[in-house]
Amino acid sequence: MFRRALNSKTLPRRSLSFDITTYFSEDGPITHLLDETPPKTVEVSKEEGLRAYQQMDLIRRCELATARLYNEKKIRGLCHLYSGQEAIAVGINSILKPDDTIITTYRCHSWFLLKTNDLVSFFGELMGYTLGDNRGKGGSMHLYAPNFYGGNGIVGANVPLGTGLAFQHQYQNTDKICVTLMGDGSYNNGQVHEAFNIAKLHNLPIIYVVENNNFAMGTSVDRHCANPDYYKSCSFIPGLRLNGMNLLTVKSAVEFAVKHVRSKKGPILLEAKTYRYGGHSVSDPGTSYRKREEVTQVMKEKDCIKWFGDLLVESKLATAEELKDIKKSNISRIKADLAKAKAGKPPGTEELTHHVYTTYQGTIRMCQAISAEMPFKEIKRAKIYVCCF
Ligand SMILES: Cc1ncc(C[n+]2csc(CCOP(=O)(O)OP(=O)(O)O)c2C)c(N)n1
Ligand SMILES: [Mg+2]
Repeated sequence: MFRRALNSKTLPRRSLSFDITTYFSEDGPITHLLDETPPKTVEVSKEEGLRAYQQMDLIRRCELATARLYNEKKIRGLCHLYSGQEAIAVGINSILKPDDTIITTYRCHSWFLLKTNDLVSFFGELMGYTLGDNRGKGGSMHLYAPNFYGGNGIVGANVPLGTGLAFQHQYQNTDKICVTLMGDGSYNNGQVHEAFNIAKLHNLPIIYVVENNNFAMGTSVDRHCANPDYYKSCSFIPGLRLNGMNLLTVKSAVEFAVKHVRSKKGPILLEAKTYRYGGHSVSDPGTSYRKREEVTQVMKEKDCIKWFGDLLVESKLATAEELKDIKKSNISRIKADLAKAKAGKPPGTEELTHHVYTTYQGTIRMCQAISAEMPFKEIKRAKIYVCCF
């Protein structure tokens, strides 16, 4: 089939409608407290298909480059890769409006790349250089962009924050919605359920997405979760389970969820079944709690990029050459932008006074020496104080 598409003399198609009934699960979409189900077909134009493929491929390659930088000790500290889960972020992003808000966990590289498309700032931040997103003071877990609220290191803590964003959207009478992502391990955190309660009480415009990648660090779902059917485990929030390795089911489910939320029906919970290829973070080989063969099997049989690339070619929406060109262009972009980022510099001590606001005027323990050299500076109404570790 693949070869036939390559040799085809027919003109490439501009748009196609795909039947996705079997992609959700063998029985179709699995829903909870919902009368309707997501669309059974997804329309993909050639342009959209190529863009999604380019974005997923770019994210994967940036993560591979990040792993190499970590091994070269150019990146220090915690660093969590998204490889394997790309279809979720790319699928959600393709449906949302630019004004809608997103908040996620520390596994946040994909969102920064999607929202900014700025590789220099991305690699710069990871290496702790001033040309980074936060002038090198945030690092891998703390990336932000307009309408993207991070990058949050505390498991579960981004869920009340996302709920607050949704509250703001409703309070200000906008039609914006918030997508709040969490891992399977975050779900049973107490504050998550407090947030669900508030969200339902106020019917807030929020889509909660559980990225169920089967593991919370080294603990598998069946060992850490008493009810791993996340999509139906909240008794008052409607839910839907989908195949998170499949871009088309993500698109269909998110389109459905967005319609639900924008029509003021309140929160909805999506459980995206997915898989992470690497360890929990770069320093975890990820092979002590699962078999290496399990990882290779998922990569071989379910990889979201390979699957979608094959679909584009087999359906003649794109040619193999077009996909090859996309990969080549992503590779050369990463090479060029990484070189620029590597030429960056870490922040100097003068940066210690930037972005730290307080009205406190006493001394701070362990800060006396520096605070004598760098006293308060008045900036607008806030005062900036020296803080050190
Ligand atoms: C409140 C809190 N407890 C523990 C940790 C340590 N920790 C970091 S990630 C993690 C597992 C989370 O797993 P999951 O929610 O499934 O997300 P994934 O890493 O799979 O994306 C834990 C326990 C933390 N950062 N915050
Ligand atoms: Mg997990």
